Amino acid sequence: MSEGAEGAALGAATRSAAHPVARGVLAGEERALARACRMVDDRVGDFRDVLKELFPHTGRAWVVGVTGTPGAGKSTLVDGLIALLRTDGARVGVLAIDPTSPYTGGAILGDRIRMQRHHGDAGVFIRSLATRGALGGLSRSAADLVRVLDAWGADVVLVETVGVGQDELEITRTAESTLVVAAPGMGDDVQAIKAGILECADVFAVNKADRPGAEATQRQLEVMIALGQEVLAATRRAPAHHGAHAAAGARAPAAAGTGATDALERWIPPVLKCVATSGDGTREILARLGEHRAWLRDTEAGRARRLERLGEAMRLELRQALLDAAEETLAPLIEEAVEAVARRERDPYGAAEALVARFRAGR
Ligand SMILES: Nc1nc2c(ncn2[C@@H]2O[C@H](COP(=O)(O)OP(=O)(O)OP(=O)(O)O)[C@@H](O)[C@H]2O)c(=O)[nH]1
Ligand SMILES: [Mg+2]
Repeated sequence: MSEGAEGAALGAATRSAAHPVARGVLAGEERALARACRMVDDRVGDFRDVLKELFPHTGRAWVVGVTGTPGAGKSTLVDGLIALLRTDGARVGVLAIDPTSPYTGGAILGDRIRMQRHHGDAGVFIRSLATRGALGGLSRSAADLVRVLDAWGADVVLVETVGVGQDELEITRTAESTLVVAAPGMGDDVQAIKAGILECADVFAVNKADRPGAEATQRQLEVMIALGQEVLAATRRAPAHHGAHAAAGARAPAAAGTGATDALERWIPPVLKCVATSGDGTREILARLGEHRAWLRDTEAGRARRLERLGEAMRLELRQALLDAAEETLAPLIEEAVEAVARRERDPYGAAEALVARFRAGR
């Protein structure tokens, strides 16, 4: 349910569309789906029409981000999750994002190989997406592709991305539930997990638990999470306007164990060990992700978190759309302003304000 009730409600009306590609996607046709993905990826042709027509039919799929340190076993784990989800009868879409590969060199190929056994299964659609230069460009394409897969009828969309760089972090915002994968024996693993990733993690997997050091990594992560929760609790207690949270908490008694919600209905990310190559522990990971999904749906805090994510995504889109529109309308004026700033005749602040004023006035 990536977009909430509105999308789903509209989608219930009728699964038809004017654009042939959109129509094919809604009919669950794989070729149309591949075509739509290519259009959206290249942002060519009438891709926007396709996206607009598909949007009312989105909001059903559960979008799960899988991120973490390079080589931690994300693709292997995704492959295992696909198998489990198929056993459960779910239709699965996978988006594997290639991190321009300075880390692993040709991750797309690696991902393809690791998920190969699912090719030919009509209930699985795997798509790779290469990073592009422009900041935000990748996450926009990823968000759009997730919607295409959602409209096609995916019950679950898995988005694999390496947890490095701003673009990759933004992609995790597209996901409702994010699984962060770490592995022991990769140097200082926990340090390798950037603060930004720690914040977006809903479930942690310490993969390669068949190797030494998994428990130590697990403990380190648990300590980091506990510290983070303390900071959160302290900031929540301090300001008066957070009284609403406390009131909500009174209804929800603290639950023991990991992956539980505490008295403030907060989600505390569980840290689970697994061996992706053998499948040990993957069922448990899926179960905990499912609990996270239920938390998003069934608690005040979860609903607030979903709205926050949707708001971020919409603002991202708005920012880009505004920028595109402004650049189109003001192109020559922007150039003039840049030159004036370069000559120190103007300062960039005033120049930007003047441009905004011109844009507002519609000139
Ligand atoms: N020993 C062991 N090796 C594993 C396990 N899971 C994955 N591997 C191996 O780790 C290597 C990397 O696995 P991938 O699944 O490609 O890792 P990834 O995180 O997707 O890698 P990138 O996408 O390139 O960042 C492969 O050689 C896997 O076979 C595990 O549980 N135990
Ligand atoms: Mg991979």
